[in-house]
Amino acid sequence: MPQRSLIRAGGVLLAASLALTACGSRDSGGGSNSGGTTTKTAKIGVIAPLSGDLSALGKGIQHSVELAVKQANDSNAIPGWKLEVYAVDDEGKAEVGKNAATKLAADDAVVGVVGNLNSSVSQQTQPVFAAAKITQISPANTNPTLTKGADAANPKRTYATYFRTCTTDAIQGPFAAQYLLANGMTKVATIHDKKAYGQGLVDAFTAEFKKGGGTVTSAQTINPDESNYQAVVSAISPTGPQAVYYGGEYPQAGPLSQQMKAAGLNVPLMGGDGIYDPKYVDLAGKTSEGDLSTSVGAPTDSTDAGKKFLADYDAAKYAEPAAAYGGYSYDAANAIINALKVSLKDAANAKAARDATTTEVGKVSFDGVTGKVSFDEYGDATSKVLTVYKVTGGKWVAAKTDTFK
Ligand code: ABU
Repeated sequence: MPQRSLIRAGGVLLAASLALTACGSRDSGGGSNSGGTTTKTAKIGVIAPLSGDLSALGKGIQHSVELAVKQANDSNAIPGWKLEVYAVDDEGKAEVGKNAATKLAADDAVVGVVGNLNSSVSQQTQPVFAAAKITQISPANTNPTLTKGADAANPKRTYATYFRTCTTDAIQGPFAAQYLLANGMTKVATIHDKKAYGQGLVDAFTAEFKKGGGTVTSAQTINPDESNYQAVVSAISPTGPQAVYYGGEYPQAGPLSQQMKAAGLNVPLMGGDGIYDPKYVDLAGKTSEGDLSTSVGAPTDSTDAGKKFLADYDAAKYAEPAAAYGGYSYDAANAIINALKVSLKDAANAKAARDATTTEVGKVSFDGVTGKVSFDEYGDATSKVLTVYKVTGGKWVAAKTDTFK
């Protein structure tokens, strides 16, 4: 259902739909006349898992974009224009995501999109948005190939319309490897879910771990559609590794940790940002104490800008928390809004501003919730800050924040 809220415009309270669903109507982005002034509409799309296992993360992305758009409308950030959010559900699935992206691209009022969450889904949506000349900014995709292509030795920008506010697994994997080695863990078993994110993360981790003198005692995969990992757990010697490094997300990582410990493999499971969510601890249970994750950026509540964002988010009373990517989504939406201040200024309609929006997003540089927001020549975030978290007292607690060197 559309979320409705009251916004103040020209001294009159208007009921406005801030978030449209996948069944949202098409809109030319043309003008509407209210009280003698013409206000045109431009839409910022959200494409994320809004249902299913990963919806806790997807809803945080959606609401954080809604907050940025509400604040822009309230402050009349783009005179003559009203912004709307058009949110579509990709279910965390590549094919569903492709269809959802096609739906957004067919709406002439859409000028920019925040999403997707999953790297494997963005592999399908990137070409759809590129063909429609719509800027896409992911707050969460960490697979390096999305910006630099498959050949790491010869990086080549894939799509001019694609950007991300989070850092990548080319940094996140090595950051985790360095943390384990620095803490005396030189023998690790790896497991991944065979998806773009999970496999890429484990590959990047493994290369750095071996370079630093570590030994990978076993390298296995799971099927993410299954929930019983006994065969994989039994193949790991209980006296072998000092940790298990997992590439994938919390719906599988939580049960994997629980099953590891139940089978007597009492070593920490460590993963990337895909497991950094309270639901991981819920699924893994009490024996997850000491498990580790990395996530992109500094903890949101560790900076003044982050604290303000979280306070504003709480005040807006969204049904779900901002979660791991809220700050990155809010910054992604504001990168688009900053670009729109230029691209929409003299535009006849929203669609006509798509190209210029991409150009302007490439030039943004502002202090966001997650630090300085700007993009390099590949569309990657210039910030390379990461944090290690440890399950302590039943929740994720920051153990180390650093800039990767
Ligand atoms: N970055 C973790 C989860 C999203 C992804 O597939 O990249």
